[in-house]
Parts: sequence; C-alpha cells; structure tokens
Amino acid sequence: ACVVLLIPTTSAFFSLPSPWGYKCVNSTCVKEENTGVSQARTLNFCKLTCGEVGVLWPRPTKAVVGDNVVEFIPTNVTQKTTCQQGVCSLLDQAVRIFKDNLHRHHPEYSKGWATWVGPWDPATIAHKLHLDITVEGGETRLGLNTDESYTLRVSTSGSTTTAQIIAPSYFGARHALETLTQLTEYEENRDTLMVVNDATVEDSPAFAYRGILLDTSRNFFDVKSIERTLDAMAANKLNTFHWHITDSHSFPLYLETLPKMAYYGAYSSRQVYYPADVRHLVEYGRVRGIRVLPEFDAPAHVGNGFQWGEKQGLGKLAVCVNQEPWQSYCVEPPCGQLNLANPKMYDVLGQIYNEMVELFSPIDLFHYGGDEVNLNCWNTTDEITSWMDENNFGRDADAYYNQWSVFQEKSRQLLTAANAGKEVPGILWTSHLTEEGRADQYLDPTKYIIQIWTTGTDKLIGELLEKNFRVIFSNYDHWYLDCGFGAWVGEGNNWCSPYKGWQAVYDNNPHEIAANLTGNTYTNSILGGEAALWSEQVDETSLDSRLWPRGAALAERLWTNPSHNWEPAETRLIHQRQRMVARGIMADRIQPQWCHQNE
Ligand code: CP6
Repeated sequence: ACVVLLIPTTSAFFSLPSPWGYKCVNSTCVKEENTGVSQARTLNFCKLTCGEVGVLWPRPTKAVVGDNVVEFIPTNVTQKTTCQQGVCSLLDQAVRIFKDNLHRHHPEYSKGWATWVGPWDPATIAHKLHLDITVEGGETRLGLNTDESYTLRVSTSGSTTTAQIIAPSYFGARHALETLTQLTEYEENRDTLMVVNDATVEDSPAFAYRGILLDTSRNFFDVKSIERTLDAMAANKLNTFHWHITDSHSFPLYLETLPKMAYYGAYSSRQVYYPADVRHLVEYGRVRGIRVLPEFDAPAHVGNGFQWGEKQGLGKLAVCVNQEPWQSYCVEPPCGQLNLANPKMYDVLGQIYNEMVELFSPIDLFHYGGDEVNLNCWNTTDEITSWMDENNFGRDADAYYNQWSVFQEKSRQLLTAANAGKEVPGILWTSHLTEEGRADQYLDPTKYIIQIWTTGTDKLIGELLEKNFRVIFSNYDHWYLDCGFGAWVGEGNNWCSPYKGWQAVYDNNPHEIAANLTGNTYTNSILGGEAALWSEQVDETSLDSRLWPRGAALAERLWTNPSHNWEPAETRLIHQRQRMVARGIMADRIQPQWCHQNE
C-alpha cells in the first residue's frame, strides 16, 4: 500500500507572540515594548519602510519608499506586459521567478511546502499585486552597451497595488522585479506578505561589468551549486558569471569533438560538465540577467587533460605537465604550459575554441586567461629550445615574450574564426604581456580588455588606462575571495587564508584608485569589477558562504558606487543576507541577530 504522509504545518497560530514592536526613528528601526497602543509594528514592516530606501540592496540611484504597507497573499499576482517577441518570453520567466521568490519569503518554504494557511482578512485575500511591465527595446542578450536601467512606481488604489515597470531592455525590467521583491516581506503576526504601498525608484548601474569568477578546475562544483550562485547573483544585480572552467589541475568540460580532454582531465566520470549542462547554465543565466562568460586559460594554467595528444600521435600538446620540482616550472602545482613548438597544438586549440564558442553562443566577450607564464618551463624543454634556436628567435626573456604574444595573436584569430569571423573583445589577465613600460607593446587596446588582479597601488593600472585599455578590476587585496594580500604574504602558517571581511570588499573603489594614480577617474574605460573565487580551498560544500554576503558587498560597489564607506550599508546588508538565506543560499552571518533586531 502506498502511504502518503501529510505533515501538518506550523502556522502563525502556534508561534509565540512577541511583546516587542518596532518604530522608525531617524531612519533607524527602534525596538520597544508593544503596549498595544503605539505605532510599533513588526520588524519586517519597520525595515521595509524605514528611511528613504528601506532595505533595498544594492541601493538604487534614486528611491523614495513610502511609509506604509498593504497585505496580500502571493497567489494573487497578475501581470500585463508590453514587449517584443523574444523579450515577452523572457519576461514570462522573470515573472515566474518573481512569484517563486515571493513564496520564498515564507519562513517554512525551505521545509518543502508552502503554508499560507491564514485565516486572513477578506481584504488581504482580495488584495492584488498587479505588474504592469513595459520593455521598450528588443535585446535578448546582455552586451556591454545594454541599458540596464529601469523605473519602478508602486502605487495602491483600493484593493490593487500596481507596480509599474518601464525599462529600455529586458535586463532593466528584470532588475526592477528584484527591487520589487525587496519591497515585499513576510508579516509574521498575520502569516501574510506585505508590499510597500507606494514607492518610486529610478535606477541604473554605475558599472556595466559586475562579475563573479568561479574556478571549477581546482575543485569541481556541481550544476546545482552553480545555479545557486546565479540565483544569488541575480538577487544582487550582478551580471557576469566568469567561468574559469579549466586549469592545470583538471579539465571538467566535455567537448564532443575532443572527448579525450575530459576523459584524461576530469577528476572523475561524474565531475564533468556535459554540453547540456553548459547550455542549461548559459540559459539559466540569461533569464536572470547574467552573461555566462567562458575562460580558457592559456598558454599557462593547462596540463591535465592534454596527455591524450601524445598517445594519439599528435606529440606533446602541453609541456612541463605535472613536472617536479614544481617551483621551477610554475606558480602552483601541478605545472603545465602549451607547447608553442607543436603546430598540432593550434589545431586542438582551434577545436576547443570552436566548441566553446558554440556552447556559449552567442558570446559577446571571451576570456583568454594569459596569466602566470613561467619562462623556465619553456626554456628547459628541449623541444621548445630547439624550436627557438631553429627559428633564430633567441632565448632571452624578450624572445619568449615575443613568442607568447604571437601565440596570443594566433589564439585571437582562431577564436574569431570559431565565431564565424565576428571579432569578440578578448579579456586577458595582467601579466608580463601587460607589464609596466610596455603595456601596449604586445597587445592592441582596441582588441583586449585587461583584468587587473594586482593591488590598487600598482602603477601599471594608471599606465593601462593612459594607454586606452579598457579594464576590469579584481584587486587581490580586496576582491579575491579565496585568498590574497593581508593574510597571505609572509604570514607563515596563515598562507593564503580566505578570510577577508565584506567591509574590505565594499570599500574598494575603482574610480578612486584610477584618480589616485592618474588624476582622472576614467569612468568610460573602467568597465567594472569582479570578485574572484579561485577554488583551491573551496568546493560546492562551502561555496555559498565563501561568496555571500561578500559578493553582495561587491554588488553595491559596482551598481551604486556609493561615495561612503561600508558603515552606513551594514543594516541593509544584514537584511540582504537574510533574503539570500530565504532563497536557499547558505550565506554567512555577519552579525548576531541582535544587531538586526536592535539598531
Ligand atoms: N589561478 C589562476 C590562480 C591565480 C591566478 N590565476 C591566483 C594568483 C594569486 C592569488 C590567488 C589566485 N590561483 N589561473 C591569478 C590570476 Cl593570491
């Protein structure tokens, strides 16, 4: 017999009523004993409506949030959309996600069933939240020039609260829905939702590129954990998931034309991203306003996976693979660098690009990696040194840098060919190819965007900007979430510690760095920033807490770019963290709950 066990839900009836209420005094929620006659309401009520912006995160450019709410239940949401073809189907999905997120406000959502048991006032049941969404443009893919702005007007009349959203693009409208979610909350005393009764928000991002890097080579992350990352990014209006798929440790990408890469390179047969997984994540991101940006890091940071070449008669595709002592051949074991002397290597590289471009299509940016080449690896490999000699290239550092830059140009041509001849701006890490005094000797600033990983005092940053490169900031002293300066250099057994507060993340200001170095903020060439999660010390188990809420701190820096430091943002971040937890993200606590409940 089949037994269906229905577990009864706890409802507000059984919960302990609280003698405390909250009052908004000078933009702060103040706790007081609830005498039954005061204006004090629940904590969420107070947080939603207190101050100009309530608890919106990232803080909008302009927002005036009303000081009252109306109750509704999330099953009573209607919509009208005005949009072009492809945009309409995206909007349908965005609205579906919006409604799901409303349900997630319920404290028992994560237990697997939605309660919404009531009983409610007839007025609460009848109250409707109506979405009136207009998207003017037809863009369905995020690009660096996509207008992500939106206006959101919430007004209440009779038994309807209308959220009017107007945006030039789908991506702006999607952000507006996130903001609207943040104008709703759970009302604990009455087991309902509430929405702010009126609000006006005019909002647009300070930076076009707002990213998170995840390295899936040092440790593997399952598709579910990447979905969760995209969910949390969407909640914070971050728009670029930079996927550092491969490295020297493992090659978890299954390529249909080169299945041996994953066969030799994946940690196990389960720790592989199949084409369907990649396509799924690209689409999952697009719907959530996120470009999934692939990196194939080369010519260094390769190794495992490439062993098949020799067995297949293609010769060595990579050299120094797993070579010891690693300190002589790379910055981190296991070593490996592409074999510039083997023309077959370029055939394989072209195939990798072909399939990556197809999997992630259509791409608007591509990351070539290009970091941390070790010259000693090439200069101690007979095949490479004889090739250098035969071609009279010389063997000094400059000779190798020249060959590396030739490799980079060939890579760019192969990628362009893979993209049906259409040029794609390439991203490269800062490296010897971008080094001081010669930043534009090897690379064309119209073709490459440089991702800076050194600290904000590095003179190179000023030089790159002065030489017209577009840049993305990932300063390791602020935006490396795995490790980096502070608890890294010269601190003995604290080597490469991942512990760095959200405050340090929040306070890194690219325009300020540029101005300190050059006297100019370079608002046009600084495309944005990215927090990097290299994965030597993290896997899917602790992914969420390593990324969040520090990633949210990054998001406000890049969306709002506030002129103040982290201090005035703390209350709102605590609330944003709670929202992420409600959505199933295991974000770290940053303060005792007491701080949330007693300003
Ligand atoms: N892997 C790759 C890494 C790092 C980089 N590239 C890295 C370097 C220094 C620190 C942390 C990470 N692990 N491929 C540098 C861009 Cl502190």
